[in-house]
Amino acid sequence: MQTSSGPDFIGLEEAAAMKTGTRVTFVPGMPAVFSEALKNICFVKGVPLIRVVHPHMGIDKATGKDRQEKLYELTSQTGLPTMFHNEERPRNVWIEQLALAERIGAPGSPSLIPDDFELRSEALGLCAVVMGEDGMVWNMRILIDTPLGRKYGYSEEACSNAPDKVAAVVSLIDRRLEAQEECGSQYLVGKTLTAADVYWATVSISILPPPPEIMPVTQQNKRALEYFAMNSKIPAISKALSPRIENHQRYILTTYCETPAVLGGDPL
Ligand SMILES: N[C@@H](CCC(=O)N[C@@H](CS)C(=O)NCC(=O)O)C(=O)O
Repeated sequence: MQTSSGPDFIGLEEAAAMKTGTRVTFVPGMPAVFSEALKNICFVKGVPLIRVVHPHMGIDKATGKDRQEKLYELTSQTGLPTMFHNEERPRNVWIEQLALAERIGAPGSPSLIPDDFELRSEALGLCAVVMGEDGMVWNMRILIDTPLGRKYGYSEEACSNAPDKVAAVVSLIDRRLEAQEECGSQYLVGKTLTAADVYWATVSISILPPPPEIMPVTQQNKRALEYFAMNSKIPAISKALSPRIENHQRYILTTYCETPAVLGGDPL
């Protein structure tokens, strides 16, 4: 699977200095789930992205400086991704990034935040248990002891509770899809695509990796994809994953998102 012929990435300082365009940080070659999800949200909304290299955690050996010092200076945080649009303040949190994408989306693109407040509360509620603190991604990150996991409160106790919490979110999504099917909808909320479908389908790759036709393997993501595959076999998670979850993920990714995913980096 060829992924080397693009896309181009620019540096953080160049991105921050630009006065027009939508610039989002990525780790080239990696489907880091928050960046990947924002990329898919922007793809659905017809918002063209300028890709920016997100600086890695840690100290630069040559300079002795924190590699994320500039990022922190610009955004007062270091999480991936940050999003710049025109000369507006940077957005660092998914719900603000989503609201921005919804606002700047192309005319005629799907509305991802329902106008109806009841449906909106359902869609954003689902997004919050998937993307928010102590949600699915949060708990997926503390399944193992890594520097990133430690940033999010890894401890032996938190780690031992994490599989059940991930599984509880998977089951909630599964029950929701089942009820929606009975109403004749293939979406998580209402009768149309919402942000909940795009966020869930994208970040669920971390517990249910899709085939390379959807998510190409790169030198940079090979280990991450192996780790995602291991997550899918953790007993509590494996028990909660259903064909319905898999079908929904594949349907949303192949119908609404750019597949195969365009990641940059180097092909295997
Ligand atoms: N702030 C983001 C979360 C993004 C996030 O947690 N990114 C992780 C990688 S999955 C990260 O870069 N963490 C490092 C840090 O926050 O310094 C949001 O809530 O939307």
